[in-house]
Amino acid sequence: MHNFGRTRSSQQPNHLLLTPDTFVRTVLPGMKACSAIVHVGPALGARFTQYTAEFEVGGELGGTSAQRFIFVIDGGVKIEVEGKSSELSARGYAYLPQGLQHRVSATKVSRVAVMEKPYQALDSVKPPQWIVSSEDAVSPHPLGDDPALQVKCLLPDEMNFDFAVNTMVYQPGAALSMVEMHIMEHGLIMLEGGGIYRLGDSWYPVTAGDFIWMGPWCPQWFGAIGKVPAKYLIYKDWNRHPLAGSHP
Ligand code: UGY
Ligand code: MN
Repeated sequence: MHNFGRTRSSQQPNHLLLTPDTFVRTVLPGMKACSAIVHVGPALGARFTQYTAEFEVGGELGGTSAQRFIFVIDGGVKIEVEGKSSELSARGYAYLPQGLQHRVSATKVSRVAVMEKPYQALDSVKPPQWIVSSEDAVSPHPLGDDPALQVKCLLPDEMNFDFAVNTMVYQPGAALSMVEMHIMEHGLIMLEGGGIYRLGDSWYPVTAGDFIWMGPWCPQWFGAIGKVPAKYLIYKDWNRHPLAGSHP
C-alpha cells in the first residue's frame, strides 16, 4: 500500500518526527537475530544515538563503545553482567556504564528502546555503577503542581550520570504548562495514547509508536488528546557544563 508519498514523518533542522510507516531496519555490528531501527545519531547532530532493537527469541545486541540504556517496550530480555544474570520483562530497564562487558539476549520476541552516549567524565566523581530495575518499581511525582502529569525518573538524580531517562504520563487533556526551550536534547518514544506535539514552529499529531528527536533549544510543548492517557519515554543529556566537550 502506498499513500501517494504522504507521511506524518518530518525532518527539520532542530527536530525529527519518525512514524512507523517510514521505519527502515538495519543490522548493527554484533547483532544476532536482531535488527535496529536507528532513530537518531551524530549524523543528524545528536550527541547520542537511539534505536529500537527488534529481537527474535534468542537474538542478541552487539557491543558498544559508549554507555548504554535499554528499556523493554514489549517482550523479555536477559542481561548478563559480571557473572550475574537478570531477566527484564516489559517496562524493565538497565543502565550499563561505558566499558562494562555485558550481554543482552531475548527470551521472547521483543522490542527494546536503546540509547547510547559517550560518557563525559567529571574530575573527582566516580562513574556510575550498572543498574537493572523496572519502571514499576519507581515512584512517580507530578511535574510542577499538576497531578494530571506524572513523571518517573529511571536513573538516580546524581551528578555522575550525564543523561536522564524518564517516563511521563499525561491524563487525557493534560499538557506541559509552558513551551520549553532548553539546552538539553531529547529522544522520545511514544509508548501509549497520543496528542499534539509542538516542535519548533510546527504542531504534529503523534501517537504510540512514533519517535521524536528535539535538538538543543527546540521549542517544545505537548498536550494529550484522546480517551486514554498518553505516555512517553524521554532521554535528555544532563548534569554537564555547556562548554564540556567543546574545547580541547
Ligand atoms: O524533562 C523535560 O525537559 C521534559 N519536560 N520535556 C518534554 O516533555 N518535552
Ligand atoms: Mn524538555
